[in-house]
Amino acid sequence: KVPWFPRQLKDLDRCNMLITKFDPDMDQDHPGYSDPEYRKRRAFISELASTYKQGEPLPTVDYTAEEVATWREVYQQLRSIYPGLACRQFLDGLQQLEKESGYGEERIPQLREVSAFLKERTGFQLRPVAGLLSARDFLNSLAFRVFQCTQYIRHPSRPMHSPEPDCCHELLGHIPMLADTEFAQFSQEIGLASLGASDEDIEKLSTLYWFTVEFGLCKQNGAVKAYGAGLLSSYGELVYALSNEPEYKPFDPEETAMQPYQDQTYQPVYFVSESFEDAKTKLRRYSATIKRPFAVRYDPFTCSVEVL
Ligand code: H2B
Ligand code: FE
Repeated sequence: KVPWFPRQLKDLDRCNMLITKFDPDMDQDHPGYSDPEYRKRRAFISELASTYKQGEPLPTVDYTAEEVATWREVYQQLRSIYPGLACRQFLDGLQQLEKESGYGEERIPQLREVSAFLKERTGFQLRPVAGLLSARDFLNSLAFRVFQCTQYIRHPSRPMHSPEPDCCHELLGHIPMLADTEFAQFSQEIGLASLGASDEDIEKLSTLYWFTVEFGLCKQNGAVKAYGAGLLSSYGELVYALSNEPEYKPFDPEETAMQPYQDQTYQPVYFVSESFEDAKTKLRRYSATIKRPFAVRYDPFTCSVEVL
């Protein structure tokens, strides 16, 4: 039996299954676990996402001075090491965001303005999400060029790392890459491959997503650079990943899809592709091999999926 999947944009209102294992109400290792004020604030911001319906204007958050201070610290630290460690596509995207979309250390960009920026570049749009989403719902949304974004910020005691996605992870890690035309295209292709896929195939796609979009490295002009959002939003892991300490393996989707991954601490192994283009081509080829008893086609005029 084929699992339910969204066919049109408004079906994404049903793609909202949260995984709560890293949220500060459940996870004793979350730095906000013993901070009731933090938990209340995170719950308030998450609630804006829980009640959001497709097509409504994206909620704006009036960030507190403390939240902006956390953002500033994350931004300054990461910004200073990006030039040597991030791939070219990321640096280009970030520069455009700084020039045209209010990115900088002074304020936390609002999802609304960032979504408008992306829509013009690559057709991607943002949707608020209350926390870590199930892999299926997360990947399914990408089929519609919709990126689900958390809007709360990490705990001020640990600005260099967050156990769960937060706005630093989305805005600094993911958004600059989504401004790249080809990256946007292959993100959507992974999404399309995930529609109605078996649980087993979702697990493989999700593992591949993990080692590429989240933790991928690629060669550029003879040097290894980061393009994964999990790296580009975590000072500690970004430095570690490019330190020559971890194990590196060449990126090969068949093998990478079977590699167990680590979501509690730094990755024991990173996959390096020969180039950013190489990662894209291989991922696309792999996505196309996923077997389903039907084919899907995305209609950009109606933003809906045709099932063939
Ligand atoms: N949910 C949210 N909110 N942000 C993510 O970046 C994310 C997610 N990534 N759910 C997904 C899972 C990814 O790790 C893969 C597809 O499992
Ligand atoms: Fe992510």
